[in-house]
This record gives sequence, structure tokens and C-alpha cells, in this order.
Amino acid sequence: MTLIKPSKRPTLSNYAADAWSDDSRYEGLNAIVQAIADGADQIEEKIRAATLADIIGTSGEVNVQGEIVQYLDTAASDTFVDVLSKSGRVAAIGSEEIEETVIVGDSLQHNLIVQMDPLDGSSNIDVAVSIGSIFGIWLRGDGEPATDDLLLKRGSQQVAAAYVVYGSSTVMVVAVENSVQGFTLDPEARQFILTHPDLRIPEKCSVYSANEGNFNKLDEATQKAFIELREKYSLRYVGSLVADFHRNLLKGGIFLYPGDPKSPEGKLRLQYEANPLGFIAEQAGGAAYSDKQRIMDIQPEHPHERTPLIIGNKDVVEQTMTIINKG
Ligand code: P6P
Repeated sequence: MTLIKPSKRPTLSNYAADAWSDDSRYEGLNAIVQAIADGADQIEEKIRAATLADIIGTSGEVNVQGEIVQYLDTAASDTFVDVLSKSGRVAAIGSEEIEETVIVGDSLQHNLIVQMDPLDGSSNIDVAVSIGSIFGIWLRGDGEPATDDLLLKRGSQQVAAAYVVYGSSTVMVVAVENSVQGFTLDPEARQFILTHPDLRIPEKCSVYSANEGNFNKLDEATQKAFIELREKYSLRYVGSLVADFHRNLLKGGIFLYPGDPKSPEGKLRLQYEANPLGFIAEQAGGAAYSDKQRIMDIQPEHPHERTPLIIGNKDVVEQTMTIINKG
């Protein structure tokens, strides 16, 4: 991974204008990516401010921690719906925080669809652990009506995907076909700067990320997969999907959240967690599978459906899925 000298780093808007504006496949993508960056800038400030305000509180008591999580989950969803709608390019938005489809517009200009987890892992906020925002971006076909069905496209139909990790630094990763770029928020200039150009997952898998506390709930084949991983790799698990995924993308590793006999579909959401990260993983040379198939081949039946997820280094992901499948 090559880091670029500070003086030579383009901003996200310069990069986007340069890289995508004359590729007709990405008509409007520039505006969407900029909207996500603007929203992330606002959310980053809200996270810092709310945590402080909540802990100090006006009355001096420590509020119920749940309040801060609830406030930020809703604030993040509202903020991203606002900036995405204002971009003038989004026909429909799906959000983990909103049950129904947000229909924005159906003119020719409204040619993109965004499905998002606006603030994933928010229960980690009150313990100062990294959290994230995740976005999948699809094209709306010419004349395709702006209805709920827009949220039921397969992951393989995405044209782009992005996530933001709010951690020791705030990093936004954006992927289109054969290109994964990382931008870091300059806290002074409040601009995202290209800091991780042309990201590729390292050849060598060095860690596995899984909640070992669930081991006894798993079926035998999945337990066998866990045992194989324990023998080969160190365990690194933050409990915040974007933080775990981002570390594995940069350092090599796999993340898995399998199903179990009581919850065969697992915990994570297909449309706005597994599909966007699966798109990014594949464009960086990795892979993403459920317990049965490539994540991005799954035909969604509901915008909020869940899926088991194994994602990261392609060889280890495929080996792990095979063991789980052997039954
Ligand atoms: P568990 C956070 O709540 C989240 O949705 C993901 O960010 C994370 O990977 C997962 O759940 C953690 O779940 O069951 O290990 O706490």
C-alpha cells in the first residue's frame, strides 16, 4: 500500500471529477459520493459532540446511554437522506433505520439508488469504539418506475459502494469496478484527502474476525470451520463490522458472521451491509459468500433481509465456506 506525500494528495472531489465524470456508467456518481462525504463530515462532528454532551449532560447527570445511540442512529439516517436527496441524482433510498422505501424522484436525472446502514455498530459509541456508515449504489434503468422494487436488485448489479469508518481517523473508502480508493478526513480543512490509493487486500490472510462467544450455538460444520481458523490465524474482533472489515482489507484477514440453527440467516443485512462490503471486497481482490453462495448473486426478497457473511481473503473465504457446507 503506497501512501502519497501530503502535498500531492488530491481531495475526494478532485479525484471523483477526474476519475468518473467522463465515464457514462458513472453518471451522477460524483454527486452521490460528494453527498456521502458531506454527510459523513456532519456525522463525525455529531458523534464527537453528542458523546461529550451526553456524558456531561445539561443537568450534570449521565443520561441513559441508550439515548445517545438512539439519537445518533436517527440523526445519521436523517442526515444522509437529506444530503442524498439534495444531490438530485437519487431516485430511492433504503435505510436500516427506515422500514419503508424513501422515494425521492423519478426524473431521468434521478438515475441512482442508494441502500445504507447509516450508523453501524452504534452501540459501541459510548465506549469510544470505532463505528461506521455503509452504502450500496445501484443504477435505476431508464423509465424504471421509482417503487419499492428498486431496493430488490442483486448485489452484482451495484455500480459502486462505499463505507466510512469513524475511528482514530475518519476514512471513507469508495469502490467502482476495478478501483478501491481510500480518503481520510482532514479535521481542519474538513475535506477528504486521497490517502490509500488503489487498495488491494494483501495476499496473506493474517487474522480471522468472529464472535467466538457464539461457538456453542453453531452447528458442527461451522464449529469445524472456526477450529480450523483458530489453528491458523490470530483472532481480531472489534464487534463493529466496518472496523473489522477495514482492518482486514488493509492488513489481510477474513470476517465471518455465520447463521446458526436458531438463526440460520445470521445477523447482518444483505442489501446495506453484505452487498456493499462484498462489492468492495471483490474489487480489492477478495471475496464475499454466505454459507451457500456468492453474496452478490443472492436475489433479495426483502430490503431488510439478513444473510450469513464470510468476507475477506478469497482463498480463505472459499475454504471456510466449503467446510461449513460439508455439513
Ligand atoms: P455481535 C453491530 O451491532 C453489528 O451489527 C456489526 O457492526 C457487528 O459486526 C455485529 O453486529 C456484532 O454482533 O453479535 O458479535 O455483537
